[in-house]
Amino acid sequence: MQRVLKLIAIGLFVSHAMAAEDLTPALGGETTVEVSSERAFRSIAANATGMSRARFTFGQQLFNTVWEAAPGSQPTTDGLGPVFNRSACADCHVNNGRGRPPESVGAPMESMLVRISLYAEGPNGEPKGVPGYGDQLQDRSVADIPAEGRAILDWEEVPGEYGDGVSYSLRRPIVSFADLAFGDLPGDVRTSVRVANPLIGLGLLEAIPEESLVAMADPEDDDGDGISGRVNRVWDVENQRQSVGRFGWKANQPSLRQQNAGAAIGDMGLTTPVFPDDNCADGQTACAELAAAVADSPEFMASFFDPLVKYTQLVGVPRQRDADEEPVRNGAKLFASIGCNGCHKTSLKTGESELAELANQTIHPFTDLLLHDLGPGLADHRHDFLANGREWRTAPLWGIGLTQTVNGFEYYLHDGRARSLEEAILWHGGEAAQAQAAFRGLPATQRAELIAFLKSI
Ligand code: HEC
Ligand code: HEC
Ligand SMILES: [Ca+2]
Ligand SMILES: [Ca+2]
Ligand SMILES: [Ca+2]
Repeated sequence: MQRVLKLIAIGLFVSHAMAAEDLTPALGGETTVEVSSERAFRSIAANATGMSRARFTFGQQLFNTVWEAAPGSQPTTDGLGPVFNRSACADCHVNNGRGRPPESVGAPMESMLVRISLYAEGPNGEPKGVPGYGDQLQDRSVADIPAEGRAILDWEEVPGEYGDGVSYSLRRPIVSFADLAFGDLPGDVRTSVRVANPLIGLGLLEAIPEESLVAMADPEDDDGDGISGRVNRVWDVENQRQSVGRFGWKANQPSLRQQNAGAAIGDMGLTTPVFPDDNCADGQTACAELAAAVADSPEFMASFFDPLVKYTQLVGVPRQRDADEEPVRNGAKLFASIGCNGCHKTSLKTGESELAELANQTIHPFTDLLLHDLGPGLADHRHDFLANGREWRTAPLWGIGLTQTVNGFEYYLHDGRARSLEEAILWHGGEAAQAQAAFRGLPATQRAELIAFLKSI
């Protein structure tokens, strides 16, 4: 019976999951921007109206604002900390691009962070924070408040070989902690190291109807293709209910509003209308006393926070480049034929949106926003709502070919371990094991064509 219902659901929503032939260079539909310079991830949706443009511009300023400890020279942009990771959104999301691991072992993390938790759930299914530390390690602090400690990333090389005998080496991260201000972390602590995501087309991903995501999910792998895919269900704080997760490497945030508020409080120590209390874990008395003394509710006031959210919704998606060149066209076919699009869905449609620019667009995000088991190699062993320790949200691949241009480096995957697109693919396992094996088995010319395609999107 369930199977029958599922088939009906697939029939109804088949238009949301179209085939690779439907790929057009306008990856973001009518929002697509014609910019392929280092500014490619900072441009407003091409179809944005005048009202949206004003909000975008103000929101972008706030995204770049360096916040000060309270009391600061500008009362509207103070309240940083007491503990925090960085003082501006743009510190981690440089040019709206991705973050990266430190250049040398032991150097501070500049554009990434570490989530921590116990192997237990809180009342709403969220990961349960660590006593004394909460659910994220803040490695910076204001005044004489102690920072929580710092994480150190080291690497271990893991050799491998393509089917044609060409060898490669992958690097696996090894995390350790130093200068812990509130005692050792418990022995069974769960840690997850994450770089900042690139921030393009997010309003479009938010506007994909929930039914489309549910229709793409195949939790029991009923169609037997080895790929399941599950919707994460997370806690929507303002509406006090479960909701579909879409944002973050494990799809643990339901909306850009909550994602941005979570970033403000967790990464910068800024209260918002969504999270009105400062972030001082139980037992951090100096933090709590300072927070109470400079209380300002909220630090990121609603008339500033709303445009910030609009900004993250309205960033356009760069147009695909070189779509007609033969290696790119061949690579696009390989992307489908070896099964990459089993998760990195080529074409989806948005539904309604409070921003008319984002509604009813045909987009090419190369994601299904679903959770997939990518095997033990990438596992962080830390659950996040329904996501287990081996599951990750399919990373959207639009814009990925501009990483070097926008960021000035190439590091991929949730912790930035992959030093090239090839390495990112070679780390795939679990539900993606077949696709990974197919890639490994391709002759060098075809591997290069697949990469040429990725560089074009
Ligand atoms: C300390 C570095 C850091 C700072 C500062 C930071 N972020 Fe992030 N951002 C991250 C990381 C890491 C993730 C991925 C989080 C995860 O998966 O748990 C992320 C994820 C996001 C996402 C989700 C993107 C996606 O593809 O799902 C958005 C949106 C975002 N950040 C916006 C912001 C905004 C707005 C600010 C400022 C208020 C901000 N960030 C500040 C590191 C940072
Ligand atoms: C079973 C689902 C699945 C399949 C099949 C799959 N991927 Fe992925 N892909 C993911 C997930 C999930 C991630 C995020 C993993 C992480 O960050 O740890 C990802 C990440 C990536 C990344 C890095 C993205 C980033 O932002 O860092 C690239 C590149 C990529 N995949 C390309 C491919 C290619 C090419 C193929 C086909 C050979 C493929 N994938 C097949 C699920 C899949
Ligand atoms: Ca604060
Ligand atoms: Ca903390
Ligand atoms: Ca399946």
